Amino acid sequence: MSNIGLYDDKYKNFEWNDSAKELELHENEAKNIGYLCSDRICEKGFGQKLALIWEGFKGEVRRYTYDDIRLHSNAFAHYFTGLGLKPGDRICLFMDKIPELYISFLGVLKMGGIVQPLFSAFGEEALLTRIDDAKTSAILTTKKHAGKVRRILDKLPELKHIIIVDAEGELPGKNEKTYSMEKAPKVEHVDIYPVEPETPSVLHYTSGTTGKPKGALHVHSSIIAQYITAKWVLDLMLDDIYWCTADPGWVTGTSYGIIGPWSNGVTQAVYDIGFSTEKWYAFIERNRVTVWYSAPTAIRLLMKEGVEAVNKYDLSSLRHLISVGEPLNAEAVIWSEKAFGKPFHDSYWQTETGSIVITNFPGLKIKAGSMGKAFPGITATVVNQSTFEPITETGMVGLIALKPGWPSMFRTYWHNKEVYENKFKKGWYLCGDRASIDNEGYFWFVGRDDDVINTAGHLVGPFEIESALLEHQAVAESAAVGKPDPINMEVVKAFVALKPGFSPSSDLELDIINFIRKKLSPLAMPQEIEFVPSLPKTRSGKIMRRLLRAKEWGQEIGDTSTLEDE
Ligand code: 6R9
Repeated sequence: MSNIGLYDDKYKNFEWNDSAKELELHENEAKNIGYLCSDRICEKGFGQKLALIWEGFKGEVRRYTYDDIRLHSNAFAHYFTGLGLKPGDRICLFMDKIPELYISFLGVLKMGGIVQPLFSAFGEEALLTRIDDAKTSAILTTKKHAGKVRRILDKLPELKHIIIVDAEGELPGKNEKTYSMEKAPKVEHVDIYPVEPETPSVLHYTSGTTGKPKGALHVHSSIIAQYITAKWVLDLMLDDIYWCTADPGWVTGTSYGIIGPWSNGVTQAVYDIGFSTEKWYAFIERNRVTVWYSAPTAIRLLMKEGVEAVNKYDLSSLRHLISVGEPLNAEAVIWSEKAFGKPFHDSYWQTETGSIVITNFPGLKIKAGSMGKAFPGITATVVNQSTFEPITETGMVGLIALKPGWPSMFRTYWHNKEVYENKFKKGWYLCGDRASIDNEGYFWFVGRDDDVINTAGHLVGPFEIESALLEHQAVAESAAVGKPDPINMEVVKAFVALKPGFSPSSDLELDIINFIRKKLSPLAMPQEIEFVPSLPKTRSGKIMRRLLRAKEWGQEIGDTSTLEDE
């Protein structure tokens, strides 16, 4: 059973307004996301239901009901207003995945502020660029990360409040205050800021895998899309225990790590640790997780440890698995069926789209390696790269394009209207990715527009090469990039990280080459394989092919502030 059967009438005739109606919003009405994710759920009689099961890396456990998150977020809102912060002010959240992060997110929204979530692992430079760009007024952080803020404070005249949420009674430095969520008096009523549909809500900085960070601005009516996609794609139901592995510094961690599950009144589990096969499985077992939203990078790491690791745990609670962030290789889907008895369902979207736009719904036949179909209410196609006209020929590769107008679409890039406007051509929003569409309307991802390899005038996507490599028993992960070639302009070079138990050798290279030769067209065949211990990735787990490519071309590597430390 699932919330949506693809061929239901509900699906065929879906309009965004149907979702708004489920949230009890009148036409063109908006309500504060903070209210919809806490007070409204309590009003429905779920005040005592668990909203958050939190586990820390040391094994600590904290639990919060919907009434707890309502009261604590009220208290945050009240506190921010008391500091003199105003609706529209940018308030940055710079914390590990602790309960205060999730709950203050609602608090900022309740007082009308714009939330700016940033990865706590960011260093000073990354932090400075984003806070300076947003002209942020306040930052919430912890003792562990406060030093980074202190060191850049002189360059940020607008940053008036540094709120440390895990310190008490210490002598605060310049602009510093302490606030304890647990000790602050409960606030039963707060004037929740009355929002319009277009009132700004979240400012998410994204650099994707390329370019300088840009702030994608979202609005309160985005919840109309986040609510219904969480219900239909993640298939969230009232008795689920949902685990989204993403950090709220990444859009997945807010759209589907806060707004989606809480607007659906679901209990979510949060684990404040990095990747660990054993710990992750034990977490699922302990908390009886039913719905799991993760990413291909993590799935590939799990694959590395094999089915043996899975079999040590009781993961029978898992009901639905979804993936996002990178192309989901066919091999990963097949493995997941073997390991968990169910496939990972792919979901494609971006910081800019705010919610899932192309996906394998529950109930839709999965074609391993395809992203699935457009979400109801989303008009998606592929367009020609020069004319921007929709491609009518089945299977032809083009740029993924969406018809603007869905509720969670970003409204601008902060102070960067020009770059924003450049994303639109002939009435389409261009995602910057390439794909083809088959005769049943399934989308097949090819690569990011700037990752595509041009070899002798033919465009080759890294995804098919990497997927073929992944099928080889020794390959844990790989990245295919173009390297300069005097005759063909570019030829394919593959970087390969091996599974435990395999070591680089020319025999292995030859074996891999022979293996993929049967799967790839001659044009897509790598001319060279370089074995590497690991691949450079962003904090959201995306392989940064740009860095590998720049090395081959002897170019500057550009902005690396989202690069994960190894
Ligand atoms: C949610 C998120 C967006 C870019 C996007 C594309 C890649 C995301 C994908 C996928 C293939 C999928 N991407 N999901 N590629 N299949 N299912 O990831 O947002 O960080 O802004 O990245 O990620 O290249 O354009 P964001």
